[in-house]
Amino acid sequence: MTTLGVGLIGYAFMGAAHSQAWRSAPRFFDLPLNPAMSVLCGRDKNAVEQAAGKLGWDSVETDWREVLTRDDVQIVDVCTPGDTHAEIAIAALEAGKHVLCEKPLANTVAEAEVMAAAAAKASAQGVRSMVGFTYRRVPAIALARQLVAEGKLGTIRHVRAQYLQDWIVDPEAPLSWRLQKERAGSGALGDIGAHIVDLAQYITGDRIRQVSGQLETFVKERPIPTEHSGLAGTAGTERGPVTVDDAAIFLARFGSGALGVFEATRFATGRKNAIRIEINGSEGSLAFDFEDMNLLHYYDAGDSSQLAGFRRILATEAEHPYVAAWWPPGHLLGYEHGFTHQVVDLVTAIAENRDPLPSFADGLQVQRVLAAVEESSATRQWQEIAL
Ligand code: 4PW
Repeated sequence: MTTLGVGLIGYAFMGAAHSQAWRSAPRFFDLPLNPAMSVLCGRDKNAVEQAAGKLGWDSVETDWREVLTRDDVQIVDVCTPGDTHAEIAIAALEAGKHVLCEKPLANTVAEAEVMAAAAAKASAQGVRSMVGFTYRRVPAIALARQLVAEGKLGTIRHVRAQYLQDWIVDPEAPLSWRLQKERAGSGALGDIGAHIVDLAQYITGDRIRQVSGQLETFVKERPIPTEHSGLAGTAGTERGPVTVDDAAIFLARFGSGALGVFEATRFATGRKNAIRIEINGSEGSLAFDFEDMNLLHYYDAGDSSQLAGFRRILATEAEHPYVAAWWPPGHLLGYEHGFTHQVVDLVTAIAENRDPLPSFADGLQVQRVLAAVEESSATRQWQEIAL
């Protein structure tokens, strides 16, 4: 079987999640190509060597440009902060490497436009690209999309989407890169709001066309970290300004006329990673919460009033998306499995010589929605999103 070498740039939280995916995908799924964990890249030689040993990579590089010159790399997986996505992804595509790029695709619409153009050009040469909206690959979410596509909800009227976290409720939580505009582009809006924009559009098969939003930064200054780890790190004694939003809320109108209410916040005390989506249609409703991610709640308006009620579908049957490769019914999946499904879909698309989804063009469209929310918050006006 043909081997496809992977070069992963970045080895922190997302790098570890992607490493786990590259390791487990060929062990559980019958892939048409064999991904090999060729090289892990990071700037600090000792740290990247340690990470490569722990996460299972064959070799290391300390300059991402070197990764692009290697013959044992056919896929470049970009897990760095947003300020480097455009430069790395475009150079990788130009070097003929397939690219998986973490979300949000870029820090600005202008960067995302150049990336989408580079992806379209590369696609004509058979070079593929995908943006990492991983939650699409949660079986219950993929099932939700199938049910909507089958018409089970009828005409969609309402989309209610929240992404709730609380990891910076403490004003002494350190000023990590996710709280710096020049690194992350925006705060809760881009980091987690991007996911619910993508999910809402993915499940409904519709696009957001107008938004009215508000952003807020509750804590304006935080201690500069001496060390980063996971989402946070260790607080130092010096302080610096928070330059992104802590929370974002917005109203939306979809192309179909459906109404949306969105909320993304890192100040929802007690909510750790609650991605909640409820969709109401003329024939039924769906509801999902990532904190109980194996469940999809479905209401069928066609049921008799005697039996009507939300049914709780445990999305762990072999008939459910992605599940057959894993465990028997009821043996639950978790956060990391979405990343595995993501690389399975990417490798399969490469083998079948077609563009995987979500594309860089999809990433650009999400970026336009995020920019419109920012603009609306600044101008206090509704904003249109160009198609
Ligand atoms: O993409 C998101 C991140 O940047 C994640 O899904 C969760 O929130 C975990 O970290 C942040």
